[in-house]
Amino acid sequence: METTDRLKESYHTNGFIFLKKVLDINAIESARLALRPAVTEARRQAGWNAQRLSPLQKYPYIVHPNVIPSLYKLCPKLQRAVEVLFKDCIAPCPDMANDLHHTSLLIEPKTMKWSTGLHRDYRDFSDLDNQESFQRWQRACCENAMFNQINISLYDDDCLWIIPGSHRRKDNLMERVIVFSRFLLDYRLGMSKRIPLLSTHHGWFKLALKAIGAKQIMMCAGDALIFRNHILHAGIYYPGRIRMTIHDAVYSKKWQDFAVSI
Ligand SMILES: O=C(O)CCC(=O)C(=O)O
Repeated sequence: METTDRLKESYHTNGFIFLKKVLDINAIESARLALRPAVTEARRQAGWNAQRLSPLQKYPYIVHPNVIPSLYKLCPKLQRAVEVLFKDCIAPCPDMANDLHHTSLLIEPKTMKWSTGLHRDYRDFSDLDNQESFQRWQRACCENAMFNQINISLYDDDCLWIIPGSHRRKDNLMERVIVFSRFLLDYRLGMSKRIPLLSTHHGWFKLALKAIGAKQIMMCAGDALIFRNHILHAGIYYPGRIRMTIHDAVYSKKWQDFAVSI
């Protein structure tokens, strides 16, 4: 089978592909340096436990507008993968260095453990409170042109867990229970006053994720991951372990229209 077919099949089957070393050490170091003032500013604005800058473009005086485009220009391997995966379903095929879209930066909370909990994007973090918008989300999940995200790690990063293949099916009972436990434990805030031990203790959550077949994504600095964000996934964050991971979207008009309509 052609390598490109294999890449596509793997993305379709698992819901993610892992790309080793899309950035070399020089590119990594200059990106860290360029983004550091924005991280300082985010912590000044949101406190020590800020864990994402979203969008990074919100910091225009700090992040030079060329930082992100320049970074992508140094990632031909990533751009090739984007072309292979999306040229048939997104027209024109996304050019990550030139297309304007919102980019986030994921960083480590300074003093507190934190987690997103297990979730599917939009379904669990947006108000899909009526049947119509929920059904619209369900239909959108079948579109290859939508819900495609990229993580590029500038430091080693093992925060993300994914349940392979879950983008192609509904939750099973155990997954449902774990998704709902976020609300029970105030997990997203990581600071439940009611059950502090459970809500900030990552051990039980990791065990539960392993038990239902989630995989911890082990990225080294310079690696990239392309993934469907309606897949079941969770971010587990530890203070004190430096994290700077670009969190970006593969732009499509269909996705943009969906995002503004919900
Ligand atoms: O921390 C990560 O890598 C994943 C973040 C995440 O789960 C999300 O933005 O929905």
